[in-house]
Amino acid sequence: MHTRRKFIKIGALGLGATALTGGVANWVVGRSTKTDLKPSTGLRVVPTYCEVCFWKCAGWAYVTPEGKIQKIIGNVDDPQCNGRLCPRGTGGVGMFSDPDRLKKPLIRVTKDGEQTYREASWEEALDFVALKMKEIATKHGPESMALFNHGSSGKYFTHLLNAFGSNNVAAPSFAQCRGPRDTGFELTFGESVSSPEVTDIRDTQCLVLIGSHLGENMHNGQVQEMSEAIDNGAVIITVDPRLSTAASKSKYWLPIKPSTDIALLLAWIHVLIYDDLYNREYVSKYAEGLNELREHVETFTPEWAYGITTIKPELIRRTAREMANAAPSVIIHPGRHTTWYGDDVQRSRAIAILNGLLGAWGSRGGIFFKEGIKIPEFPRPDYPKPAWSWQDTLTGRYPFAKEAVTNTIIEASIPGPGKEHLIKGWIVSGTNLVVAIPLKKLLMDAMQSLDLLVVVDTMPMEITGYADVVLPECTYLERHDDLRATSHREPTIALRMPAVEPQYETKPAWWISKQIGERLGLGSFYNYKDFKEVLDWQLKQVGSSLTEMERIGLKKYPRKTPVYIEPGTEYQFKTESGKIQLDSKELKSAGFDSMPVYTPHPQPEDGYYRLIYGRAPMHTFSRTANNRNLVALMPENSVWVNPQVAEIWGLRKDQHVWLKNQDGVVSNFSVKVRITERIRWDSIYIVHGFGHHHKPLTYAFGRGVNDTELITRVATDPIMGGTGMRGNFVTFIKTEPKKGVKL
Ligand SMILES: Nc1nc2c(c(=O)[nH]1)N[C@H]1C(S)=C(S)[C@@H](COP(=O)(O)OP(=O)(O)OC[C@H]3O[C@@H](n4cnc5c(=O)[nH]c(N)nc54)[C@H](O)[C@@H]3O)O[C@H]1N2
Ligand SMILES: Nc1nc2c(c(=O)[nH]1)N[C@H]1C(S)=C(S)[C@@H](COP(=O)(O)OP(=O)(O)OC[C@H]3O[C@@H](n4cnc5c(=O)[nH]c(N)nc54)[C@H](O)[C@@H]3O)O[C@H]1N2
Ligand code: SF4
Ligand SMILES: [Mo]
Repeated sequence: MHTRRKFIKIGALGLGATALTGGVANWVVGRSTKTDLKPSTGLRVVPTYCEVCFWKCAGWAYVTPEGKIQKIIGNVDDPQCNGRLCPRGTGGVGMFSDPDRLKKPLIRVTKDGEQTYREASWEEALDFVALKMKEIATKHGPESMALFNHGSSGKYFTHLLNAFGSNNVAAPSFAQCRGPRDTGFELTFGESVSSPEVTDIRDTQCLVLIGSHLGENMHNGQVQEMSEAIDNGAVIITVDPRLSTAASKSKYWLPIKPSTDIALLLAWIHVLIYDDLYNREYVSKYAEGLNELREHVETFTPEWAYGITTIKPELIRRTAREMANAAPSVIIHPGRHTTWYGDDVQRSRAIAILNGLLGAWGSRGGIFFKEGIKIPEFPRPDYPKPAWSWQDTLTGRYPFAKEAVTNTIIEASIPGPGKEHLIKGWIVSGTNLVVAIPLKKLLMDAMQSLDLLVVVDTMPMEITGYADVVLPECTYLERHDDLRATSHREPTIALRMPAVEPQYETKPAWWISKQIGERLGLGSFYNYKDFKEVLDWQLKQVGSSLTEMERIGLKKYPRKTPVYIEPGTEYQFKTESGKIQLDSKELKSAGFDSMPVYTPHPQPEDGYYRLIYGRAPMHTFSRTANNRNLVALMPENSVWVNPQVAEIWGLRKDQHVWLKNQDGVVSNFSVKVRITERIRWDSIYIVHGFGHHHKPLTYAFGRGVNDTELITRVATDPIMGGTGMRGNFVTFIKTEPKKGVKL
């Protein structure tokens, strides 16, 4: 029998009573830990790195003698931020001070026939989790436990699962984010562009952005480098159906018809080859498959692409020439969130091929070689070898998935005839799956089928409402974490340590993982009392120490290898043949198109508009929508509507509308209309991460709309399993619909 997991609103429990007293004035108050006092001001300055997004800028938290976090600033030595945090990083203290934070462990119980949570002690909650995990292992094998994770805390639970005997560990950052890009670049160059991306934006002469909306996508160092490049006269070409911030700073804005980028990319490739603009020397030395590519793109002329993309042939030619003039100091930016239309690996391949033709990889102002410091692992026994793994959940699909695919782990959690590899328990840490995964029905069915669902989070996000046990983690400002070891232009490491003690009954993830591990008899994998021992040991292996890092926060190491291909040297790419794959042998032998092909995608019917979504500089996904510091800058999202469309519908500025998608799903809440020429008439745009429907998020609840609930159609990439999410269409409802559709 399946447990029916009802969605529980944690706030209904009156946990507010345990909130920090003193209201807003008190919001940054925490007990202090022992670090040096800064003599001049009495402030302690504590090293950290930011967790508001995954860029992980290194910074300093300033703490008063009373234990109040006064401010967080960037570490000037950190090349990821150069001493400047983005608005989210500066406002990160709002995560710590959020009155709605999770405060105590919770266990799901049935009371008077109703499901609810009760507060529990850590002992009780951890015992419960360990007992359930043991039951699952006895009945189904340890492989039946899976982890979904994102962010710093994921590492400790990955360790727990690996020690337990499972490597079913998945993150939405692959199949809902950068998976297609990484796969496309690996197939072409033999390696991906990593994170932080190895794009040499600072020194580039031409930057081409396909969708990637740097500036709204606030990847700190990259945004800073982009403005530096603009100051130095770099040509920026932005392809976006919306006049993004980046587009507004560009020499060329190509307002492409959404879903047609591959046609534009093929036409650019055509022009480079047929107008003899590509980098001949580089291509003949480092690439293979040029003849096949030449033949493949013969008919993909700018005139052909015009009919598909609505971008004029003259503009396609002119922008191709700009790239060629700048080459090899040119970057066709690989993007990051690339799960768009289901043929995303092929689009990423086309982007990679362009970079290859222009000689960008390994060139100044193009794509550089990263170098980092390898932090040795703290000594531990070997992990047991699982009897099966996430690869088995692919059931023969997605042959180029190099990382676990969230979707197939979710599928494997739903019992069905002939299913061999079943998942029975999940730990979810640092990801709000309900908002991150567009496959709503699958997700709900899976969560209903589980024997155990543990959620580790800092906030009562939607996902916590489905848990059997909720474990409250303390925020990044209250804990030690793994060292940040960055591979980029120069190797760096950064330390995060607590600025203040954990508030309420929250605990760091390393501690939670260790406690569960010890209860499972895996104590030998946790051979330390405090995580500080691990950090100090690791730091000593790389010529530093915890004491040194507490003082300096960030350490740079000298590079040992060249940043670019050195003239006169031979360079082997990391592909099988050592050459850039213009025509991919690997794709061919797996039965896929070996060169990118344009496939038409469904277009909106009359009265419907393509739903496109993106980022706002002051928010990160759904995680900041309740952060009081950041909502002061942007309280909710709005729907961008072209004036022509507004006229047809008689929409006024700031009018509230509901959105209904092609499958009849209506947004839970209404959203304000923003009328702007900055969006094409065939699309509407919303910032992702709003429209929370979980009441315990007392600020974010009901503000704006949630794009995920309107994404009911997904185009899955056959090459690596990414869920393309931009094939959904919406229309407007002007008066409040009778019944909201629940997510
Ligand atoms: N402030 C902030 N910054 C963030 C994040 C955040 O939450 N907040 N998240 C980070 C993460 S994890 C990621 S993955 C990145 C994502 O950031 P990007 O990788 O830049 O995301 P994209 O989805 O490529 O870009 C969205 C843009 O694509 C445009 N677009 C929509 N459809 C099409 C189309 O068919 N063709 C073209 N050419 N453009 C189209 C949209 O108008 C929008 O401007 O941002 C990162 N940076
Ligand atoms: N519709 C739609 N779906 C998307 C996207 C989109 O633009 N539109 N973007 C996609 C992309 S690019 C990505 S990368 C994914 C991101 O997907 P997620 O990683 O799920 O992003 P968030 O919504 O920020 O969820 C982060 C969760 O971590 C919690 N959290 C924050 N800090 C901590 C901490 O220190 N410890 C713990 N344990 N938890 C913490 C937050 O409270 C929140 O519940 O979503 C993907 N899905
Ligand atoms: S880019 Fe902003 S939110 Fe992301 S880590 Fe840096 S300061 Fe924090
Ligand atoms: Mo992402």
